[in-house]
Amino acid sequence: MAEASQSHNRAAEAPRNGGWTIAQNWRSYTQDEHDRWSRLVARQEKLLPGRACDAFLEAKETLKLPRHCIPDFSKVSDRLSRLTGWRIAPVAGLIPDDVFFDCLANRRFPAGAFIRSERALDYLSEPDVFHDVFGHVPLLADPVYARFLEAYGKGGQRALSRGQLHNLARLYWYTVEFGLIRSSDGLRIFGAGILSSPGETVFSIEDTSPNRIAFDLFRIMRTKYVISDYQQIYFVIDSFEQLLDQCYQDFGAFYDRLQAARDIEPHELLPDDHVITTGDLRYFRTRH
Ligand code: HBI
Ligand code: FE
Repeated sequence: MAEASQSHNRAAEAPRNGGWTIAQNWRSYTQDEHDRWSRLVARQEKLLPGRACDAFLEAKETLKLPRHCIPDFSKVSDRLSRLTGWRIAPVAGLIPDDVFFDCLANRRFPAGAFIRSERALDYLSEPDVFHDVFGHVPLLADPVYARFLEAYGKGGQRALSRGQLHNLARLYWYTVEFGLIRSSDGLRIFGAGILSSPGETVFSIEDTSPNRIAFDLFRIMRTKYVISDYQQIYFVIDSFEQLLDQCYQDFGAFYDRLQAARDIEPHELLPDDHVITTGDLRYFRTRH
């Protein structure tokens, strides 16, 4: 993902991205919806100490994400943009890949403006305001992570043009969504898919089922993933610097090598893996 620049996009919030950005319309949320946000935050905050990485917990405070009402994107964006130049762009749900990457490449994070229904409190497949703003936005205040995600957006644009998106999407999945990071006190979570899920917050750190192995870019790009269930493998980075260093390159040569390499199943371990914990795959066996 070469070409990531440190320049921030300070363009005013004008209609852009082919009209995929909507108005958040903060006043239209009901009291029920604000309450739902509060309960989701409270439930998650009980579980995060000792499991979420420090950078996430600190950034959440720095950004002053409100606990008792759905955040006003423009207020959070004003704080965030002073730190790293990122802003939140409200969207109605999933947006096309090219629009998504264009946003990231310009330090705009597309965030669902709606909140999940009461029935879907534990899990929904669409990215809503809790997953996007509570899960993803805090780390955008970390300068190194901020550069990594911008570089990912630029890499996404190139992957699309090469027809290699399925490989690059795995990198996003196993880092931005479901990544773990080492700390001096043990493994910690930085992936937003985990940080917005109470079940997986505990599972990813404590369960004996999943394999946990050291981050390896080529290995990740070969590894299939399953959506809508806990992961059978987690990749562990040493630091955001490592993630940025590894990803701050043009993946062209990688993609050529990938053509010749077979895909790896999510539960598989390979002889070359740097294994951190070997899973007993107990959970996996009950599901397959
Ligand atoms: N749209 N709103 C939204 N959020 C995403 O995470 C997202 C998307 N569109 C496409 C997309 N993700 C994928 O391209 C990436 O996960 C690779
Ligand atoms: Fe996400």
